[in-house]
Amino acid sequence: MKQRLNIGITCYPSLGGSGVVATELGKLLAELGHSVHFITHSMPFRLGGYHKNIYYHEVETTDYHAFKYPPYDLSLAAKMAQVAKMQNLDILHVHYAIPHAVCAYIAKGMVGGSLKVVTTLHGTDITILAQDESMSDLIRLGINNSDAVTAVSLDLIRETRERLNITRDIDLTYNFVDKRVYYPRDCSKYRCDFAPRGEKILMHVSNFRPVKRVGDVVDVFRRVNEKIPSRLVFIGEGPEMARTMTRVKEMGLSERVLFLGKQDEVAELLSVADIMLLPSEKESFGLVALEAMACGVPTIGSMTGGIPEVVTHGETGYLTEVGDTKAMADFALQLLGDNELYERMSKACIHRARNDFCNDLIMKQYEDIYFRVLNECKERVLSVE
Ligand code: GMT
Repeated sequence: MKQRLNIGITCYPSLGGSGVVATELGKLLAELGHSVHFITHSMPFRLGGYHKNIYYHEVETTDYHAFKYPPYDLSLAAKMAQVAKMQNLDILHVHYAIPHAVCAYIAKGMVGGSLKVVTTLHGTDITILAQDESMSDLIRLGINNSDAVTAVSLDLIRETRERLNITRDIDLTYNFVDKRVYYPRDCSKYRCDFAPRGEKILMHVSNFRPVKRVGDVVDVFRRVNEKIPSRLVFIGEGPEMARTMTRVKEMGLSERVLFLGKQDEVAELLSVADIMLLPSEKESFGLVALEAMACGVPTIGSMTGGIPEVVTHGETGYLTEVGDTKAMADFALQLLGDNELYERMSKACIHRARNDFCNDLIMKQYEDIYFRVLNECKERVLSVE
């Protein structure tokens, strides 16, 4: 019988792909019988409610009068160490090098050698933070002192090596979707709301950061809508939201564009889309493209970062140069204008999501990594004896 582990998970608990992946991972590990302890500053948004084998430990900052800024990172490290001792953690799995891998390094120093740290890199820590010299030394410290490091795409592994001069092993563990949640749903109720005259539906889901190039989404939509009557549905919110709304208004498209804001459960909403748009400047993986794919929705986006590892150009969507909104619109028109092609691509999407990115497969990879680092430790003890 397989050993049941005590696993601590730290992630950014608010909206974002990394938080989603970490939370779903925790839920699935708990289903497999492991005890999972989330150590975060607030309840991960996809966790919701009680789950067997899942425990939540809130990190609280210390409001000591001498502190100009409450030292959240130290509070997190202290909480990690406390939970590790009290719950006898085998593994501390942290998502993002900064600050989580560094906090885990401190916690490990407080607890002793038996705690193993696994760090998963999701992208922006490497692609954005590592550009700052002072940060890159810190990121390197977190990465090099983890017992295992995983990254969500080959492109991210390459970039981590190049930008940070990292030579250690990094495991590739793609993001995943739970096939019991992400599948083509009956979405007729949404279709009537979003596209009452039977228009095509284009969708974009993001945190509206500049890296997502939301302006390109509007531009692609404008071009498509000129030829095929369509609607655009935005899910999420963030810094570029107001500018996007203004742009939509100026283009006279307000009637055809819907801003739904933050939505916790997107599986049902995704099924209503005909096309997902992901024209990002950079994307280490593009979880939303995978979630859409699992619902049978092809993505049209940019050929950048890890997106080509998720979306196969010509098979499960189309990819163009970053910013080439004309080419993206042309591909969308080709796809929306050809039912046979659309059906074929939609089926290929479901097949690929289920086969290459299914929860069972990726879960096994994470479990194998956990057992590997624990066994490496035992082997080292035996060889010293
Ligand atoms: O894309 C974001 O701005 C959010 C960020 C996050 O922290 O969740 O997403 C990153 O991690 C996701 C999960 O691994 C990936 O799917 C996203 O591609 C990645 N974002 C970027 O690389 C910009």
